[in-house]
Amino acid sequence: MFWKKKQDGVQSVQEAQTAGVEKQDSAPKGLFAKLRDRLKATRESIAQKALNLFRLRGRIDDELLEELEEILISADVGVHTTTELIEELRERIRREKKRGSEDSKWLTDTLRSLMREMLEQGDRTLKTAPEGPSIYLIIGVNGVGKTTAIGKLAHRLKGEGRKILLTAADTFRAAAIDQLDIWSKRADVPIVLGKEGSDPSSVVFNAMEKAKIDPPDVIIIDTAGRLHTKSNLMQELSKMSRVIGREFEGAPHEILLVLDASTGQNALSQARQFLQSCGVTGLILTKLDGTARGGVVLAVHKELNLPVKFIGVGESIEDLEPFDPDAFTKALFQVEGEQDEDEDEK
Ligand SMILES: Nc1nc2c(ncn2[C@@H]2O[C@H](COP(=O)(O)OP(=O)(O)OP(=O)(O)O)[C@@H](O)[C@H]2O)c(=O)[nH]1
Ligand SMILES: [Mg+2]
Repeated sequence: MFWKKKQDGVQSVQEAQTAGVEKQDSAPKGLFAKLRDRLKATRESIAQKALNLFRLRGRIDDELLEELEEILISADVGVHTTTELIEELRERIRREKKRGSEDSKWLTDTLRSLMREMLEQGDRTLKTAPEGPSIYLIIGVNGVGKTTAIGKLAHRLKGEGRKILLTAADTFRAAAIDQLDIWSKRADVPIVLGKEGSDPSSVVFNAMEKAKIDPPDVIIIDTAGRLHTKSNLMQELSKMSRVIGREFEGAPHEILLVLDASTGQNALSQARQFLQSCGVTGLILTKLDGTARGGVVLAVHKELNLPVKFIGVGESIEDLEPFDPDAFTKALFQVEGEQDEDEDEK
């Protein structure tokens, strides 16, 4: 068998739910099943191809490792990250004397656990303010899924009993303001709206004033999509950040960069540019459903040295999940036809 789930698998998935924001009550029993469904294209580009490779070669040898390396690179795992994974794999093969072995299950189990260990580094929890509101600024280029992620995040945090305030500081287009307004109604949380064309920092300031009168637990601020090359727009972000910090010491507590996973290595280079000019504290990777390029999660995590805090796996309000390396890598490696032993319980 290519990869078989351990008896205690589901429990460990649930335990790992503490990863995102704090322990989720909804610690979805079906998280693994949902990820397995949504990550299908990426699984096919990694695990299914690897399985085909084993069927072809039949044993662990140098050629197999070289081809495995190519599979990972073409699934957007990134050259640097892939090299590190393959090197580590070689080391384990040496240590456990697996050269020439036909044990494909050992190899994929080892690769999966190397990936999981890599993804487990870093703090995936959302930072919270010691007192007063926790303030999260959401940034990224156009169309990556910032506003949608904010709507979903508001819904999730509200479900945990947090009092939320949204801030529509994308004043670039009236439609952008309306879009967040619609999400605020869907998630049933209040919002501070700006006027089209107004200074985003003034909208942020209004939100801070409102928060002083009626303090929420969490403020999430939407910003206009921007390219790192537009220095005036990057300065606008710094200004928003300064206004927030002046009103609430130590804020913003998170500057979350949203990346569209379906853009693969472009997402990685975008992120590098943002990192140079903004104090990004974590990542949200969206649109992992329907892309074969989900390997980019490993590339951004490893090469930017930033934790992936949430992943977007669909367009509905429930489709943002705290990033869970265990569930994620399991979902990537359970290939077609393999029955999950706990499936019937879900
Ligand atoms: N399939 C899928 N679609 C998503 C996901 N997240 C966002 N989208 C879609 O991506 C499109 C853009 O999302 P927005 O939230 O408007 O992106 P944005 O970054 O706010 O865009 P700008 O404000 O224009 O910069 C919308 O059609 C969303 O429904 C996801 O996780 N999966
Ligand atoms: Mg938007």
